[in-house]
This record gives sequence, structure tokens and C-alpha cells, in this order.
Amino acid sequence: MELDEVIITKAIVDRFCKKLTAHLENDIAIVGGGPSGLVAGYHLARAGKKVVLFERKLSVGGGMWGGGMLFNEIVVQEAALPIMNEFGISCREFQKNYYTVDSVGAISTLISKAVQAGLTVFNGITAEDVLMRKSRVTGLVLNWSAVEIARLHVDPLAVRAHYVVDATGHETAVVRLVQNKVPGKLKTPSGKIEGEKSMWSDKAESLTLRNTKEVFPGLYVTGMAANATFGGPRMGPIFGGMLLSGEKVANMLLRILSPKSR
Ligand code: 48F
Repeated sequence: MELDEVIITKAIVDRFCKKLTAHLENDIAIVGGGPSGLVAGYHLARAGKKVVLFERKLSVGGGMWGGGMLFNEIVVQEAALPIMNEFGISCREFQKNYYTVDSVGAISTLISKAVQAGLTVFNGITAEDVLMRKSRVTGLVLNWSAVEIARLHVDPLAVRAHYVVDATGHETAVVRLVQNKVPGKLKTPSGKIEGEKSMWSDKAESLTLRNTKEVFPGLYVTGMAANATFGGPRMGPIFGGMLLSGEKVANMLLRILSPKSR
């Protein structure tokens, strides 16, 4: 049978529009497709929540692809081994409490398992603003990243969510948007983004977990964005904290949301 370009086009447009329409209203909208956002999305999707993830870049995976300084191996500590096991990612012991994993294998597996669990990912889309009602974040304002990069004057579209998760890493992009809208109102000691401190792997890994929480009504932070928001240090290419933080934010949201909403 001859292949028809117009049918190919119709199939893509039709399926994409249905996928987007299905995610105009969400339980949770995650911004950022790095390790923390993906692990959060995996757990939320697996629990039957309506969850969507928006990633600015074409490739999902954030900062995990390049390991440390493009040496494409990452390190995880003992505490993160159960998560690695759950995803079926095998780690090699380097010495006690230090395990290594091929970074490409690790992140591609996280992406694949998250999507298989039911997480809907939109890549090439940037969260450029938030929806707010009565001092609460209620959704995201979105545009094609290509529009942002080309600096075209194109109005965005919006999706609603009961909860938004900022998983944008060092950028802390969503929290920054809220800070600009309502200065001084974040649930941080200063009411503002505290800012990321210099590298201290040990402290950063435990603080990432402590800093994974609600920062403004309706808005949670996970991963490096949590440390940047609450003034924790960066940790370098050790990723256990990112994975555990994604799991923690998902569990917090699952406790709040009703068990079944799909
Ligand atoms: O930076 P990233 O991997 O965040 P993470 O999950 O993990 C941090 C580690 O990679 C590393 C580290 C641990 O050793 O310190 O840095 O906290 O992924 C963040 C993703 O968010 C996307 C960005 O392209 C990246 O893939 N992102 C950032 N701003 C936006 C966005 C935005 N406004 N809209 C959509 N995506």
C-alpha cells in the first residue's frame, strides 16, 4: 500500500492534539525532565494520577546525560540503591557507599520507565509563567521553546493543575516566576529564593531531601531546584539525592490527593 504524506501528517496532528487536550486539566504538572522530575512523574503516574511533564529541551533527561564534566558515569550512594533497583538499573560498587552507573544507560532507563508508567511528556515546551488564583498556583502558561529562542511575539497557552512541581534544577524557573509575581511570599526563611550554595556533596544530598516541600500554595520543589530555593549547596555528579527527592515529592502529593482521580 502506498504511503501518503497527508495521512502521516493527519495522524501526527490528530494524536498530538488529543494528547494535549487530555492534559489541559491535571492532578500534577511537572516542569523539567531531569532525574528528579522523571522519578516524581513515574511514581505519580504509576499511582494512577493524571500527571504531565513539560521539558524545555528536545531531549528529556536534564543534567544526567553528561555525568561529571562529560565523563559519562554518575555516582549514587547506598541510600538510592532501592530506587535504582526499582527501575532495573544495575550499579557497580566502586567502594563502600559509592556506586557508579553509565549515565546514558541510567537516564534513558528513567525516561523509558516513566513513560511506560503512564507519564505524559511534552518536550520542546517551556513554562514561561504560572496561572494563579487567590494566591495559589493553579497551572502553567506554556509556549514552544522555539518561540522563546527565536524571541517571537506569540501569545502562550495554559494548562491547569491541582499541583505544580518545579523540577527545573539550578534554574528554579517556576519558583522564580512566582517570586516575581508576589515578592517576599515564598515559604523560605527570607520569603525569597535563598540561592544555591557552593559544592558540598555530603550536605547537599541530605538537604535536597529536607528541602523537597511546598514553597508556595500549590507549588512544590524537587531536585536541585529544592536546594536552590532553600539555600542548600550543589552536590556535583552524585545523583541519589535527585532520585530520592523525586520519590519524596511524589509521595507527599499522593498523600494529599485522593487515591484515584483518573
Ligand atoms: O537540571 P536537571 O537535571 O534537574 P534535577 O532533576 O537534577 C539536577 C542534576 O541534573 C544536576 C545536579 C545533581 O548532581 O546538580 O544538575 O534537579 O533538569 C532540569 C530540567 O528542567 C528543564 C531543563 O531543560 C532541564 O532539562 N527546564 C528548565 N527550565 C524550564 C525547563 C522551563 N521553564 N520549562 C520547561 N523545562
